[in-house]
Amino acid sequence: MTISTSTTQRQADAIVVGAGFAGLYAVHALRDKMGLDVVAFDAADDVGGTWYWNRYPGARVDIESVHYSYSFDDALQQEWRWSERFCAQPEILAYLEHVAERYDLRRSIRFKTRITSLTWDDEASVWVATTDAGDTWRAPHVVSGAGNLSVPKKPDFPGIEKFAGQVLMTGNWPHHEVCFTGKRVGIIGVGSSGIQAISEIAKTADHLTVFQRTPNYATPIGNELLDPAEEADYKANYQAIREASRNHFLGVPYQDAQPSALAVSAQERRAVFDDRWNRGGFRLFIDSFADILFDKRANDTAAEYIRERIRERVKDPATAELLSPTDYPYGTKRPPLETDYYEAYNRPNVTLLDVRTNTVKAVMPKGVELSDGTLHELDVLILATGFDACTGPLLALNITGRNGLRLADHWAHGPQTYLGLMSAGFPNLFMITGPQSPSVLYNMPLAIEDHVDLSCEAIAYLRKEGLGVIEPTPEAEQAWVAHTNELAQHTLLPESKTSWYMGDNIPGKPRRVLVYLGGAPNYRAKCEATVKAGWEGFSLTAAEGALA
Ligand code: NA7
Repeated sequence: MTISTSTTQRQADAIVVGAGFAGLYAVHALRDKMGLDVVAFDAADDVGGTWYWNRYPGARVDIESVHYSYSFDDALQQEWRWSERFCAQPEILAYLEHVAERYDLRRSIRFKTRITSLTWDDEASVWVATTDAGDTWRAPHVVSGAGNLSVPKKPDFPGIEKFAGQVLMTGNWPHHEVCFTGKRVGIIGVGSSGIQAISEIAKTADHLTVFQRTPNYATPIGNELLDPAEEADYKANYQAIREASRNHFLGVPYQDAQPSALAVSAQERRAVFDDRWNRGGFRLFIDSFADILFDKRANDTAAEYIRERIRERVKDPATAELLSPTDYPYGTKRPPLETDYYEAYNRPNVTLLDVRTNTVKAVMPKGVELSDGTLHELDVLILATGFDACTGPLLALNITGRNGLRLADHWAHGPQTYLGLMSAGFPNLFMITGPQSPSVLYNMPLAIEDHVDLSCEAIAYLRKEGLGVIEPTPEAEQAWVAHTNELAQHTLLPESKTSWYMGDNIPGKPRRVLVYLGGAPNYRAKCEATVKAGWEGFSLTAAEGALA
């Protein structure tokens, strides 16, 4: 469908939220594979989603690009060329632009348009979407590709609006190049974004002050140019590689994990850690020992290994100490990957400040004031303070389901979903990589494809059976919530008190695990079994009314 600009025609078969990895594939699958009328919306002026907004220096993918890419069309994966092992943001954005072009997706997307509300019309069995362009759209199905890390955390620093310098957010970075030469730059936050940005900005800023609250276990990404012979090899074996990826906990074709860090000698363990450290990516985290995320004693061995490596790399022992996490297990906060991050602190122009006890009190016109009264004067203040992860993007859509039930109320004590795909009382609303699905603990493009395909399968099934509405039963939802919470209790995740995986980073957010921790293969098996059993746990009914 080419989008009509007429004010009278505001109907579609499906509304897609977003034009990132999820939204783009959803448009393609629903429109081109299923033949539905689709309209998509994105607040940005072009495609890209997270890769559109996160343009900060150093922004880079943490899963190898040959894996962090679509698999749905072999021609696409054969023709696209990645220059590096882990590509930087501009190249990933160029890839998504290419995908949009190749499948002619932009004609179905309304850019610079944000959905302001989504309301289920019980009588007509359709979703009614309003947008900030003042339009209203009606469609029986909504597929949300709103993303997991797309609503930046609101700055919680008093006085920030009075800062005389420039305030930048990693999650909403300017489109023009930002020059730091001759500038006193401050950055708050040392999560994945902060760590990537610090390593780059340290090279050009006159002075860089890092305000660190909780240190992270960052490990080398191991990026390098992609060897053409290796690329050819990947391409010759793509089908098997994708299959291996889909059969791995994290959605990458790693196969070297040993059962337990505690079952080998200290020397053997060290050799495994060294090997994974040198090979880079998430290998140390996910491909060293299978009990790292489950057994504290196993985890301690990896944590101590990383601390040792930090001490080797950072010249000043006090700074090394400050950069070394000690009060939460490795991997319970999302592990960042880095290139020369720790070496940045050996530079004379970089200062690390501990703001855990001496907290950021306020932003003053001249800089950042800490609670001990010290003022750190700055020209530029960068907020790398994270996102309202997983639930934030869905709640921002202002969704009201059956009988006036607001998603915000239904999820007041944490997300409630079935399979992380749908929520009871919110019919025909498919949440791509929604909370309580593997999402951010799975290779996102593959997780997205799995979920979009599952959503399409549900819609196709409804049409085949002459039905109009699918939604989870409250019982199935409760059981899934209990299952995801229980899985989390078997891991070390709840032991970190500052992890966005658990919602800890947003004041007032309920403390609940936001991801499915049973691993992508188990999750996919559960989805397959559900479908096979005739969409067990879902209620499938006729539509209440015809599309008005
Ligand atoms: P993260 O990982 O949530 O990191 C945010 C950082 O900002 C983290 O170091 C926070 O410290 C810090 N922060 C947040 N608020 C404050 C205040 N008020 N004072 C001091 N420090 C603060 O977000 P990222 O953008 O780095 O990464 C998100 C994901 O994007 C990443 O995992 C990838 O999947 C891509 P804290 O740890 O809470 O003490």
